[in-house]
Amino acid sequence: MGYTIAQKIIKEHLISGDMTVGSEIALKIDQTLTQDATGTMAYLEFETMGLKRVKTEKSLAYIDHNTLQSGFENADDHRYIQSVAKKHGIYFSRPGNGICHQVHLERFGKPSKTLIGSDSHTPTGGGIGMLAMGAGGLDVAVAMGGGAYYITMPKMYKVNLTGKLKPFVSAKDISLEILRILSVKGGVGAIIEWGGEGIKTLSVPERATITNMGTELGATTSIFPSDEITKQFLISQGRGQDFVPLSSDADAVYDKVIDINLDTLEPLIACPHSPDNVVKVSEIAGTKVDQVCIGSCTNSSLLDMLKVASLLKGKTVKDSVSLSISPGSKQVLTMLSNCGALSDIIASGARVLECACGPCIGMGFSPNSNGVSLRTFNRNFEGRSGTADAKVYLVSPETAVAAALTGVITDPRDLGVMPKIDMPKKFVVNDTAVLTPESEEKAENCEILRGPNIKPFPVSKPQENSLTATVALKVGDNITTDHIMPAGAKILPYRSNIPHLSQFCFSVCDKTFPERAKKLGESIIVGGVNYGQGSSREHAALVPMYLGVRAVIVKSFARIHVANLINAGIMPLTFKNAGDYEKISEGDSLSLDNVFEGIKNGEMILTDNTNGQKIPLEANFTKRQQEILKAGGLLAYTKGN
Ligand code: MIC
Ligand code: SF4
Repeated sequence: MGYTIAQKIIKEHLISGDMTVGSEIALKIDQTLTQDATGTMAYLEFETMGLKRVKTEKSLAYIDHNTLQSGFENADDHRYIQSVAKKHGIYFSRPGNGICHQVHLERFGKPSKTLIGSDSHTPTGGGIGMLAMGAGGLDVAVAMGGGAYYITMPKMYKVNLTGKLKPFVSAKDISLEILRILSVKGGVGAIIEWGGEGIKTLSVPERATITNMGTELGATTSIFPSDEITKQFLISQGRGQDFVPLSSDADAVYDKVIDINLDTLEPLIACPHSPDNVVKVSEIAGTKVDQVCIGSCTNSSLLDMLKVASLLKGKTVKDSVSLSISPGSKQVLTMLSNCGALSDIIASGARVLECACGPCIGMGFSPNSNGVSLRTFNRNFEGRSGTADAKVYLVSPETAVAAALTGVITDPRDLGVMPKIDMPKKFVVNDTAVLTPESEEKAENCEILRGPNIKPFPVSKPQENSLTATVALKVGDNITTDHIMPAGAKILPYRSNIPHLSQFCFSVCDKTFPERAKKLGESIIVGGVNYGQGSSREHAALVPMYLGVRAVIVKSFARIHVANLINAGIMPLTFKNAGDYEKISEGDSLSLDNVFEGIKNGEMILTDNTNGQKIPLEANFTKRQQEILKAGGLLAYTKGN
């Protein structure tokens, strides 16, 4: 039996485990990346583990999320990360150099290598045939120190593309189509490989849009082959030497195959508040739009920006619309500027923002109250934009421009003829914003600069053999990490300050939760399916841990979040019968006895002391995870070993 692309990379990097779907495997990691919102915590953890020097082929620290600097906090965090990076052998991408995933794709990603990043959109690297995965900061810290990265061996899905996209239909529409087909939980436990004749019509940035947004499917990662198109991309970046060909075997076996015909695809749009709430743009055309944002790690490549500039050229943004454009990297911005496209964007009335995440993570540019915002981003979770009652839609750059010009949701095909975009053969390469770390000999003398915003992270308690605690919160399906630990301009600066962050935990669902949890001392959270989808932020586990949450009992978990819960020493448990969710109410007192035996045997009986019900739970953990939970989290476990 042949191998899929991902299986080939896994086989090459396998440290332990046997590639049986559903079993735990340990992978050697070649490259890591962090961004600043998760990075401070990751480096504090790296330091706590007593690690001196990174052992990967390349590790990078990007500053792209917290660039608003509305107080000293962000700037202090940047200085801390810069100093840690210099000392420990990590390359440092300065603020303004661009969004981590865009820059990494352009300058550092390599086909057939493994990459983990403390950001859920790390799979962007799959656009050049990397096995690139999002992970919690602690897992990235361990990998930087040369430790393995543990995942559950995923199933393999294949998406076969046929045909060619019509004008005004783009890679983003392919992402939205697969979300329409599979939903936000359709990729859980799987790696999605893209293939078929149709991929030959897609350039690397277009492929990267697709692998980037594969995150919203809940997939472990997404990947394209490394082919002639990959080679040309790397050559145009002056990195031809990084090319290696990579494809699946003809007799590779897939657990699911999905066909998408590009010829018949139409412009699509994800309606509030979920990326899989997808309809055709034409179906809701005419809806008034207040704001349009173009950029983010999904759609900020030079190709996207050149399309946008050519569609805006000679036109003026509708006076009722505020349009923002954030190019993905310094390289993109430089090249837009050199060819004059930036002038077309500026002349149209667009507001040009920094090369950073910006509005995507609610760092500024929040919509007006009850406003409608069309964004080329990848997430439209409730409240994420910074305006609680805003309605955020996800679209392609073409559809975004159409709305910016007309003031209403508009099928971009109504704009007439799509201008031809000529992509340059050579990109402008200037890596001066990526600082090289100090040599090992000189590193001893590097001082770590810590500001007052950096608070020690909370210490978790070892697991005890029995637990009796109250349900502090009961939530429904598809709870995102933006619900658990919101971000945005007011909160994000405190990513290194867990006590401060804790005031906002679950504030989207229930503002009274933090106080209640604190009063209870120890508590349990109950939830529905796909709990913890979205971000890799380990704060969504560390903050509940700080507030005394000892277990989370749900119908199912999202991949990165469940790993973060275990790392934080919180027991993630699932209902054996999903219907039992109904039997528990907020405020109930719950008991778990013989916890150690339960986690060993993979099952436990929960007693609801309030109504006397006995509820069977699944507690499936590998040996390693059992030990981590017993120790009270990965840091405690690592220190003890
Ligand atoms: C996001 O898009 O939600 C983020 C902000 O990039 C997160 C990381 C974070 O919360 O810091 C992600 O996707 O992992
Ligand atoms: Fe940044 Fe948004 Fe991408 Fe997250 S999804 S990395 S916030 S641009």
